[in-house]
Amino acid sequence: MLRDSPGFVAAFLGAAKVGAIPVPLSTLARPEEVAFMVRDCGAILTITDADPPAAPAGRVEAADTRGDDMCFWQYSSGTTGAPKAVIHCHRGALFPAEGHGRHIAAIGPDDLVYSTAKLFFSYGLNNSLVIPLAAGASVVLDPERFAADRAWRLIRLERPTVLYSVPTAYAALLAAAEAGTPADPSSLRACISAGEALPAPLAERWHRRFGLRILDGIGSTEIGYIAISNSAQDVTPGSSGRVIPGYEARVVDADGLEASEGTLWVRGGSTALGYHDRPEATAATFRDGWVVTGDRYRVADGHYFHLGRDDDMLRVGAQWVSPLEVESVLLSHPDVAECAVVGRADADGLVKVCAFVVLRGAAPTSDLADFCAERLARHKRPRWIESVAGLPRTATGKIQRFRLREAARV
Ligand code: 3UK
Repeated sequence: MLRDSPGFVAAFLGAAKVGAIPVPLSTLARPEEVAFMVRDCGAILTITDADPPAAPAGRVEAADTRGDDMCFWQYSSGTTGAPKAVIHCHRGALFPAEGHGRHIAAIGPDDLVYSTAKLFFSYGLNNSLVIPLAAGASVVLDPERFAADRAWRLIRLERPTVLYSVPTAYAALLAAAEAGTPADPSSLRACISAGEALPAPLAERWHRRFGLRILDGIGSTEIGYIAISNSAQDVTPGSSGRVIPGYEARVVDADGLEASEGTLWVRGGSTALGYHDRPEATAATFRDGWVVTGDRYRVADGHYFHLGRDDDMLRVGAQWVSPLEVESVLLSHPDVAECAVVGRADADGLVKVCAFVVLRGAAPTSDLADFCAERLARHKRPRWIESVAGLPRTATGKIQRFRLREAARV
């Protein structure tokens, strides 16, 4: 569990070299989540920023690993409860450099890469370690949490050629520039986006102001990196782009047949082996080498359009939010009788958390927003809390989330 630094890179590569399995953990996770992941993965050694730097060990022989040996694990959270460790093998570990790295970002030795996504995410690991290392490029590593003014200062001082970020951070960078923060994108030749859908109007505003197209692409921890992407030669606003060489994609309808609209399945060079110690989740998501993403897509002329999720999971700031987790926090407040959480688009078209609550009294006795802030990571906190008289339910009592999503669409 390390912040972005050369120490992270050394720990990760050193572990893989000796045949151990590095498991990067989020520096943003809450203590109980960290405790769970450390227990779940069975780590025999932890390395944190609080540890003194290790003394150089001299020459270390590489372990004699095979392509399908485990290389590293990454935690991903799901609909309910515990995060799952995604297992990646040695053969697939370098593939993102061959796929998106070569075909989309075209990273070379003259590039200086800056990723606002941290190394402990699968997106950040490939942006800042795997792809630039394979290409002989350089990287800017920032141990601090992303903030738009800080990122613009870093871009001005370090002059990166490629920016990897997420839509929420692109929106924050744009808003800061529009509000007068000195913004100098003149060193950048490419802007890459993933993690959540990039709204076309946001990409358009970025292009108008900076003269740069943002290349959106979809990836996942289970796929191992981005498998479908726009490219500099072919940008379709509002689309995730086309399948990158080295991957296959199919869209499958409710009957399991290939269709123009349905669930996205992806197979390719970087796809993971499965989840650690989760046979049922592995069987549901990993089928004959395919990853069942849970994302709804429409495909037209080889272009893939993201329509949403098959489940109730939300992408907020390119991170997972389980409505159930937010609802259970709200329900633990004494004044909340019932509640339901859905996604709602903000002014930039980016999904944020919206909570509908049925109160026991006329008004809550304490601030519900503060209550959530004390118990939830920043991206999981409701942006809007709407008090309602009752929740729409089916005859069997199930909450009709689609109605709430309609109510949230203002
Ligand atoms: C969603 C997108 C629409 C989608 C990731 C690049 O985000 C990454 O991995 P995660 O495991 O989440 C995966 C889920 O995020 N998503 C990602 N990108 C897009 N939705 N448009 C997009 N462009 O629901 C997907 O299933 O955290 C991104 C590279 C590596 C990654 N692991």
